[in-house]
Amino acid sequence: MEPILKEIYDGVMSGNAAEVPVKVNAALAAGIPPATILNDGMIAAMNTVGKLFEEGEFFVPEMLISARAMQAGLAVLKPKLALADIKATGRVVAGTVKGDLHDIGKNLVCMLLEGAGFEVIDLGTDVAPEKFIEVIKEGKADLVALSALLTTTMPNMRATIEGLKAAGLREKAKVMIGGAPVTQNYADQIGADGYAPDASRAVALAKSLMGG
Ligand code: B12
Repeated sequence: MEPILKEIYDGVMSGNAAEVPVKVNAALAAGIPPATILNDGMIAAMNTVGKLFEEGEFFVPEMLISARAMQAGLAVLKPKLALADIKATGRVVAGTVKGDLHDIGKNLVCMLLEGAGFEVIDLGTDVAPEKFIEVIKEGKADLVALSALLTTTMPNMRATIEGLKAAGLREKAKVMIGGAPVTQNYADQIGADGYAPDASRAVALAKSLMGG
């Protein structure tokens, strides 16, 4: 691994929100592709953080400061990730489902969707089914993007889809889902229109769901 990528990785691990953006800028200046900085530097570090949490080495505060450092780095990377070649069209309403506060993955998906030309309404985290339903009812979006990082909040994806059905709006919007514990199998089970394992494949999926 390039030394600068290792420094970004270490910066996210130790939660150094002041250093990570500086290092990300340095990596960009050195010509390292934004996707490499994201995947090998930042996402790799978050995966290690998750593992250490599982093993009882890290606790919630450590996860939180790592997340802050990652978000600081992402802010620098955002304009580079958003450089689109071909513009897609479509309006997406995105959010992390009710009970769930994880937003880094959802934010990345939103960034890349915007970069690809989609109009994105980001409802944030802990979003109740009713909020998604309201946006679809008002005709403001054609695609719902649901994120969940907890096995305990995944059922709120199903609840959102069921809510759309009950409101007679299921035909008005496609639904795509994602997040670390989510699988294609789960998407099939709950009647979602698609699943993607990462943000770039989320964009490809969104384009195909919108018929592009
Ligand atoms: C950072 C973090 C936190 C931070 C979140 C800060 C924030 N602003 O997001 C804080 C400290 C708040 C937190 C809290 C908790 N967390 Co936490 N957290 C994590 C951690 C380390 C990283 C998550 C992350 O950001 N990953 C990086 C991003 C880029 O990846 P991603 O989210 O998976 O997203 C990608 C894909 O999944 C996909 N994607 C994501 N969303 C969508 C949506 C669509 C539509 C599509 C198509 C694709 C897609 O694209 C993304 C980009 O490639 C994970 C470990 C892990 N490996 O996931 C644990 C983890 C998710 N947390 C966990 C737990 C247990 C908790 C707590 C319950 C801890 C506690 N005891 O309080 C709380 C719950 C709080 C709540 N109500 O939500 C567990 C979940 C276990 C489980 N299976 O349910 C994990 C897996 C850690 C572990 N190994 O045990 N956490």
